[in-house]
Amino acid sequence: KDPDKSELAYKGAPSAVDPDSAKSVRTPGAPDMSVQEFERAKQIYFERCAGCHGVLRKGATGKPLTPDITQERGLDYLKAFISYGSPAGMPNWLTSGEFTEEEVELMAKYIMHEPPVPPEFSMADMKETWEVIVPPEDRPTKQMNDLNLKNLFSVTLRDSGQIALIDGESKEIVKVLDTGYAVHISRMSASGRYVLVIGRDAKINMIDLWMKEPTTVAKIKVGMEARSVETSKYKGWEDKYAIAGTYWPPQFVIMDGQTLEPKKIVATRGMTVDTQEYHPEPRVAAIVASHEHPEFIVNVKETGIIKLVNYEDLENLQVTNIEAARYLHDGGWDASMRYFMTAANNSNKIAVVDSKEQELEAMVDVGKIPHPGRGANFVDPEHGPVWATSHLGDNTIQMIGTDPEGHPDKAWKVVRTLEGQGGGSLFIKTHPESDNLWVDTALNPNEDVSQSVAVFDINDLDAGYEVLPIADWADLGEGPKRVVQPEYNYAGDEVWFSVWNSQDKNSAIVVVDDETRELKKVIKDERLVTPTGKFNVYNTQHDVY
Ligand code: DHE
Repeated sequence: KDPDKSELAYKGAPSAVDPDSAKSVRTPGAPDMSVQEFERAKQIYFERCAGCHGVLRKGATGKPLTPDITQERGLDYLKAFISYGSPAGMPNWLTSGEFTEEEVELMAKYIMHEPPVPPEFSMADMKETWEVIVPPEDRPTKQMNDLNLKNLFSVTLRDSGQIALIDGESKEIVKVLDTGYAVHISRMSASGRYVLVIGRDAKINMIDLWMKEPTTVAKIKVGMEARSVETSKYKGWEDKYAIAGTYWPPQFVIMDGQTLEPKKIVATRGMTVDTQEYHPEPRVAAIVASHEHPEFIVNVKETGIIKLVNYEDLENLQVTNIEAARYLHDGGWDASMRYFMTAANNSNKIAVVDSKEQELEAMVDVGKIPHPGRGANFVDPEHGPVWATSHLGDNTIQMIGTDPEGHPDKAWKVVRTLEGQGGGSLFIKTHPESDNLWVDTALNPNEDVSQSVAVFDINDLDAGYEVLPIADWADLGEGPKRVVQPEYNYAGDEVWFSVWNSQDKNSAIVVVDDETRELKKVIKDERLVTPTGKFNVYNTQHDVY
């Protein structure tokens, strides 16, 4: 396996924004390009570069590439940079074989031009795509099937634009449903009845698990590119609202929780926390639903602001802006579900939000590029309750104390650092019933590392980790397989891993017995195309992780 390929799959995912929708501009100071060349470069940019550098090229994970900067660097410098990459994380597009020399030149010229701007996405645009397939009054009033919903999994089939619902008991696929393009995550409504799935193309499917056969009952497209969806969970507001955040346009929308009717769109454009500069493209990353107030907590990546959006009165919307750091990405609750722990990945910090007091509790310095997913909560035998993250940029796993009452001297400090298999970790997981802490290393350049997982004993963390060869167990043959995202079953006695292969190759889900750490089952099925995220209904509904 080419060591750079996994990084490309993560960073170089195509933007769902239709490049044809973006108007092109000729730019003084940039080498002339024919319309045809410009269009081709625009397509490549949206497919490979927009994820890191932003649609408007203002920079985020990648450096800003606006013409004032790129024209000063000059064509030769840009060509070298695109060809060979950089230690800071720019992929080596030429030497990895992804781009030809001619494409490198094309892209270097292109970024010296003014970035073309895609159109906005308004309430009218959303309403045009909005569809209630089964109205609430025609839906069942109780569960009409005999599925054990608590132990059902919604599994992302990334490249087929579908999800598979898999029964946690029989490990059989119950149903495969069509969703948006390059589906990203599934979240559960507070009642546990509806699964909300969002595609990178910002299409949302609302699936009713109570129907005789789980069925999409409402659909909407809320923008051109998106990653996050959530539903209201505060007492008295269960299933009342849904929210989705978009990458383009940079905004979020609050929708009716039964029908997905769009109610309120809020732009996230504004000033950055540090330099207080206007940013035209602050994308919406993770969103969680508060358990302390009728609020959604919305991470705005490029401004570094965490918004507490109160949904009690949409016409007099109250938003508390918490200043954290750039660039906010993923995160989850501590075990008490009062504190939201979220990664500001390029600042190498975890921001801690006190959702009860509605303020920033702490900023904790951690390792390089924290990437916790939702993180892992457990009781450290020495330090008490902790929340843990792994990192993309180094091999450490760090535990942060989360119990200001019982362990005030440990709260919001890194109390323990473990060394794992390597960098390139995306997700970490445990369960209240388990003594294991699982750490994937899906993007590690070393194949042995990206195809296995490390598991620590929570009661003996200093003993180091055991490596389980998950991809070998799946026995899939050829392909750039990556083992990604541990997810527990309802009982907390099994942990599921995706063996994510390329679209034209076989993939699988490997189920491990959590107590013995032995293989329990390999789920193979030709419909399991590129499985990545897996979301157990109960654990997602109740924020168990
Ligand atoms: Fe994700 C969560 C964004 C690439 C699998 N991903 C998230 C969240 C964000 C995000 C903002 C948090 C959502 C929330 O909690 O509300 N992901 C991005 C990107 O911008 C990025 C880097 C590049 C892109 O263009 O999309 C990206 N993500 C990936 C992948 O390549 C992964 C590994 C495979 C895939 O399916 O695309 C991937 N992301 C996931 C998963 C989660 C996720 C499985 C949810 C984890 C959980 O446990 O909740």
